[in-house]
Amino acid sequence: MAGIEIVQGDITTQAVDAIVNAANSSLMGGGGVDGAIHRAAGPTLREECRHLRATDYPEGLPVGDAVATGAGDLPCRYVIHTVGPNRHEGQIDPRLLASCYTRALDVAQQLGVRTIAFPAVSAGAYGWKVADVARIALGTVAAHPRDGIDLVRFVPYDPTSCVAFEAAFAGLA
Ligand code: AR6
Repeated sequence: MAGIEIVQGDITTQAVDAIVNAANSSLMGGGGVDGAIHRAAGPTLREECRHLRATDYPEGLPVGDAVATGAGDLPCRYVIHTVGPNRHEGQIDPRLLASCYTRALDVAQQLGVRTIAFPAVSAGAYGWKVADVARIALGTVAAHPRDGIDLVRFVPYDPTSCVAFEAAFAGLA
């Protein structure tokens, strides 16, 4: 069973096999963690995303789904893009958010990823409370079989988010 840990910081600097991006359906980048990942990865990531849109996802990546690309200049091997539910658009079903974590782990397993880092999907521009995100994220990952994955690291960006993730982690026991 994979270990789970919480490390406050910038997900773009994590020394793991894959990092998860809180993207939008366009896959073409944006603000928040998506912007940080695209900036740090450089233009090859954008090219790969453009290719995905032109081939597998002409209508965009659906909310709750996940897809992998290479990682450009990032220290990891893969970026796994997922699209969280946007509360501002009435997407309030927690199963959509849980699906982001489940699908990202499924994709990671298909790639043979052993270590993976997650941000707080939907806890920024998409308007979810970080405490809800933390509880759903931890609960979903803890319930996933995660065969072949040695480490799942949650990377809350700021101290308040970190407290929320630590509280949710403590609540698992
Ligand atoms: N490392 C880790 N976490 C980060 C980083 C970072 N470098 N930067 C921000 N966060 P958001 P969403 C945290 O808005 O709510 C984008 O424009 C941030 O503090 O990045 O899923 C996309 O293109 C927050 O806790 O993602 C979409 O359009 C968390 O990451 C939209 O925003 C998620 O905030 C997606 O919104």
